[in-house]
Amino acid sequence: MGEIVLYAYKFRSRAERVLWTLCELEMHNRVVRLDFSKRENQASEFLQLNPSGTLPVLVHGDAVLTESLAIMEYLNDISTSQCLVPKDTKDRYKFRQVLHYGLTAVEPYLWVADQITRLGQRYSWPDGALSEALRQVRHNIAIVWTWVHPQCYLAGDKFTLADIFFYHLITWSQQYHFEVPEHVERYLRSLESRRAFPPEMRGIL
Ligand SMILES: N[C@@H](CCC(=O)N[C@@H](CS)C(=O)NCC(=O)O)C(=O)O
Repeated sequence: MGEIVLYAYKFRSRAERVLWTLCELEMHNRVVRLDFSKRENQASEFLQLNPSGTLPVLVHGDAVLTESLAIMEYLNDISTSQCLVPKDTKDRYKFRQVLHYGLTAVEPYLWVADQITRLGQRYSWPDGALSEALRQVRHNIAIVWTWVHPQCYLAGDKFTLADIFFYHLITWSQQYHFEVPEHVERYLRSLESRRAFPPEMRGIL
């Protein structure tokens, strides 16, 4: 199949979505962790892999893949052991719907909040941008709470890539101390108790 190499940061990032997918699919891989503070993502060797200088990047044989969700779907497509995308058409629609929602209605506002708070002044933002971004996250993620039911997954009754993606988004949003309903807390803990949940994800924040 060819070696699979995942480029990730030393801290928690979208690369953990891919790492967890690899674990679920039981795909042997090697992780290369770059140091953002040393600008290793801007080194010319890395920019040759991904000119945008962002992670994750996955190298599989002669294929170089970027965009965390697309990489997860690629891994699912090449997996011979399991399928983490619903087979039923309606469930597959729900799967795509939640992914699109997360990508457009939640992740961009978390990104803005991070840029303003943690990632240091790369852009200038108008006054009030942080509180507006957090208001959007709080409002939009509340819709997701209604999709999480006890003993059920986000896109039907089977664990899928959508659960990995939303685990990452929800726990990312928790940095901003939003209240998470009890049934969602239970859902998160049940995901963490999966055998394939990567132990590395617990320590990296
Ligand atoms: N849409 C991309 C976003 C990639 C991205 O922005 N990754 C962040 C880490 S989570 C990064 O590398 N940031 C460094 C930078 O923007 O220079 C994906 O899902 O893979």
